[in-house]
Amino acid sequence: MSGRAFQHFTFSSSQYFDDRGPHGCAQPITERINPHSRPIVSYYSPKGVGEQHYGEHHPMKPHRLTLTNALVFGYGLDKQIHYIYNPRPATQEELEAYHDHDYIEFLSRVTPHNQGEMKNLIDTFNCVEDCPIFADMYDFCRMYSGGSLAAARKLCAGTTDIAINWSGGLHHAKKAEASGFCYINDIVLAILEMLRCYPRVLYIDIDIHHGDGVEHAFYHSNRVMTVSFHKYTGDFFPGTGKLDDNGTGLGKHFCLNVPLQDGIDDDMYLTLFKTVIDDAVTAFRPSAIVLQCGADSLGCDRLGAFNLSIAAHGECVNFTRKYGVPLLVLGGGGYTIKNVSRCWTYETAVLVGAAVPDELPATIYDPFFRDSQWKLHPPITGKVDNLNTAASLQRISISIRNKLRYLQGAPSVQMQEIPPDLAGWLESEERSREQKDEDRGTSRAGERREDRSIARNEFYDGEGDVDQDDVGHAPSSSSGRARGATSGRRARGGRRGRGRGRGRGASSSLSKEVVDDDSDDSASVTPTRARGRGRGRGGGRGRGRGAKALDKEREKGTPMPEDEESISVDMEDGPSTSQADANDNGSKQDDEMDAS
Ligand code: V1D
Ligand code: CA
Repeated sequence: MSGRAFQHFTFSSSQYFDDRGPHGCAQPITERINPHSRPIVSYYSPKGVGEQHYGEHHPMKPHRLTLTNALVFGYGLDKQIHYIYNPRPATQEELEAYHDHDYIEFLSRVTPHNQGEMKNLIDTFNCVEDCPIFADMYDFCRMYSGGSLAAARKLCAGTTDIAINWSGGLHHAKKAEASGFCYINDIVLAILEMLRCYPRVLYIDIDIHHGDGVEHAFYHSNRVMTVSFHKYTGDFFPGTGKLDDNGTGLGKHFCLNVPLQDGIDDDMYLTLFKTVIDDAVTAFRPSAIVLQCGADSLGCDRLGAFNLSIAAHGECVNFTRKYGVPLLVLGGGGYTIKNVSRCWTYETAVLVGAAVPDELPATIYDPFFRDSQWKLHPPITGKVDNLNTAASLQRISISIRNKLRYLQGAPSVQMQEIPPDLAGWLESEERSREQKDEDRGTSRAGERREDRSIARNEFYDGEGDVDQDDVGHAPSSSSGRARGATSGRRARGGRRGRGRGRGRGASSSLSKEVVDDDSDDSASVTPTRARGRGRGRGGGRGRGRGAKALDKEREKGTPMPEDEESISVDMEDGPSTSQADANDNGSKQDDEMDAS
């Protein structure tokens, strides 16, 4: 059956979220339980980021961000998101909070036209093959980094509980080197910002690739715990992330790696994810969490080889959300772009606590989703043999539990709730004031909040993609079909309590705060089913104490005040492990596969 009639009532094999509204747009699922328990969610969508191109044959397609926005808005999820921002691009100074000045200078200067003259630097900074020089590459970097920085600052200000930037999550970039499609490591920049107000940040990475850039940046730190789930066979990019890479110095035991083999399925992945993350949260007690949601861990990914469904990927997000800790949610990899946009749309719904029907909303991208019958959850699993065994996974989870025993009972880990960086705290206070000004419409500096009705139209205006190998572009013949009514709703200015020191159980504190509910949310943008589907038609700010300054002092061997004040765990007298940590030494689908 190729038509769409009646299909919105048939849903989903998902065992994780079975309560989806039948009306074609998002329905709140938590409101019936407790209208005050819904978190404040902020959504960062840098204008123009989805129009960038790595090159015709490159698998990274920023257009997936445009598709994601089309589905998010098509479902009417924008009405359930409290704040939607077009963040300002990061400044050079902000990028240099982590990256080397010479590298940023290079990125800001190199273009496709002058690259012939800069051959040596191009090699030095690894801007070849995986990381090509493309038009507006530096602007692209500033856009996605600006989104993650603005999101981190809003979390620090305590004016949001969850911040989403699907354009961020570029976890491979190094201090002075591009790597694996990543030029600037927006995650490191965002975590550095969050460390100004949160004592401990847990970083979770569900991209199929190892989160090496983030791990490397915080390998010596006990204030950031990094946990990456990834395919590890030795030759799969980037080739790092074995089970016994644990961190070093103060950071020893604050780095966890979960190396997996091809074909891992929903049940195995979720069992392992929940066990590992629960153990990590119990031991580390993060004051904030950063979740990198690379969608190349889905089944049928063009570069990946796992078997995850969108429901299971989303359940990782849901499970993380439920800790009630301030949460920064980022994108990452993902190369079957229809599935990436479905996945991140579904995860946006999960984060706002909305149920969305399995039938995709009508958008100008309808022809692109036709072959999967416009489903949000098409069958994408079971295409790759599962090489993981119950025994191999048990070995991993036991090993990780044993590593985390080194952290148990460390008083400084569990009890330090005062941010050590007072200067950062004071700056955050200043930012909170700025935020309030913005909420009043008297913003002086920083990110630009967009009125929703403007933002809605922006996502649909001027789309067009000349990358002919990618069929997900707006067909010109169907323009206007997806333009929903503008809601005219203004973002709310509700000031939330500061997020610091919440630790676990923050969700209960959220429920105590008075939240201006969606009463001003009057105009509906429910996609109109009567329109039918076109069938077969068209195809900063300077940091008080920069990370670089810290690095330089450490290189010199100077004891740092932060080191003294920050969490310190005696590694040498940790508990003996009952089982030695195991070292797990641990296909690519050539074409972008259709999900259906
Ligand atoms: F298939 C390709 C076609 C064109 C250009 C690159 C690729 C490609 C596929 N896989 N490149 C890779 C990986 N690179 C290598 C190199 C071969 N050299 C010896 C190394 O295997 C890079 C994969 C990057 C994955 C990025 C990511 O998904 O993790 C991501 N996360 O956030 C953003 C991207
Ligand atoms: Ca990963």
